[in-house]
Amino acid sequence: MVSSINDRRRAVLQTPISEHMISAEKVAHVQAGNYAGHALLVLTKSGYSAIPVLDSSFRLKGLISIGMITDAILGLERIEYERLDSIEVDSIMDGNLPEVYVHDPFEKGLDLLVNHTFLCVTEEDGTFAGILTRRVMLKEFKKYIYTTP
Ligand code: 2BA
Repeated sequence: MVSSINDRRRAVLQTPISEHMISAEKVAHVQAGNYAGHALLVLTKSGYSAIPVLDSSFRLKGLISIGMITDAILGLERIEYERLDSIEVDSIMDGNLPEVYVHDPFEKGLDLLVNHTFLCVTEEDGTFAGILTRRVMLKEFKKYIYTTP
């Protein structure tokens, strides 16, 4: 019995991330050359605190958050809202993301999601494929815990 539970656990951990991710067409994103004002609009309207940044060929470039935008327009005495339409997203985004590929095992995502709320997943050539979120990961765990005899 113990060995069959261990086999199932191993099998889930080895499934490719592509089987668990939210696919690209359902993910809110902005383009690298967009102005910060546009990114703020997309973030506010979608309700997410951070979203991926892509280039015109749909390749992953980084991620942008409301905090990064606020920080970029923070002047010495006030928030300089007029700068929203002159700062480009790629000059303030976080471009230092962990590399996660569609064929990587779910186990790799699990390790990284300890420190990231979501992971951007790409094809081998850098084309954006989707995201793996903590929510999806926790739902998988819940399913696994309740269905394991
Ligand atoms: P946050 O935007 O900080 O959202 C934290 C959690 O709040 C989400 O966790 C989700 O459970 C809930 N939530 C926030 N906005 C929501 C919305 N508009 N609809 C439904 N639930 C919402 P996760 O689902 O684990 O997502 C983790 C992070 O992944 C999010 O952090 C966001 O930065 C990103 N994300 C998730 N789904 C996305 C999507 N479709 N497009 C772009 N980014 C997404």
